[in-house]
Amino acid sequence: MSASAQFLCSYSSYASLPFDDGLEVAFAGRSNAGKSSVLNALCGRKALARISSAPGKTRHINIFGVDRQRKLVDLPGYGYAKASESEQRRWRREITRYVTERKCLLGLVIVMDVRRPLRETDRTMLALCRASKRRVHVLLNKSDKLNPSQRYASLEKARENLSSLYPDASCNYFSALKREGLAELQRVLSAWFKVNSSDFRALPPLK
Ligand SMILES: Nc1nc2c(ncn2[C@@H]2O[C@H](COP(=O)(O)OP(=O)(O)OP(=O)(O)O)[C@@H](O)[C@H]2O)c(=O)[nH]1
Ligand SMILES: [Mg+2]
Repeated sequence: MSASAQFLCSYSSYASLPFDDGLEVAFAGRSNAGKSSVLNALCGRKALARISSAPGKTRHINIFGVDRQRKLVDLPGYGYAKASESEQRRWRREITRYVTERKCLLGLVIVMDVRRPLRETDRTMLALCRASKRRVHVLLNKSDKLNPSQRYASLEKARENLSSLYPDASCNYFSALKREGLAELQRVLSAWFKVNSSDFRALPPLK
């Protein structure tokens, strides 16, 4: 699938999203955690989703098509301190609506910085997903910033915290920069998208 994902469209609000059908997996997380970079690594592209030079770059809901049915959704980052309070409130509302109401949403990949996982806003997001019975896979991104033992310690601690916050959520570390953890992410998405092959890359090309 990797070379076939295509940018479909950008939407400024939940209400403007296209018809609620097909299958969607969304990428959520604090601003600057690396959601857009993870999407690009997953799709084998350098600039499918725009990467921030400064936090707060993704200000719309961006949808990428994998094939006619399956879509990947890049959500705006939450918790960007420099955004105005009203802007932050608005996006919290839009994301909440998306998570609670979107019928075709299969699950969320919540991207966190491996050095600072499970911050207040991440916990709020997890609580929302749990209340809405959404599947969640947590990615501890930027693992290249830590040495192997620090990385492992961060993963252990995050898994321990998740066991009380949202026991059904899975969690692993990831590096969009080094493309580390890609096979595991592809396995999770294959299961959610119910692709027979265990390899997400085997998804059929966009028609
Ligand atoms: N070292 C390292 N840097 C990364 C990694 N992933 C992302 N970054 C950097 O982190 C910054 C933010 O990345 P984005 O992908 O734009 O983050 P985002 O979560 O989409 O940000 P918003 O759109 O602002 O919410 C960029 O400077 C990236 O180059 C990674 O795995 N390792
Ligand atoms: Mg982004």
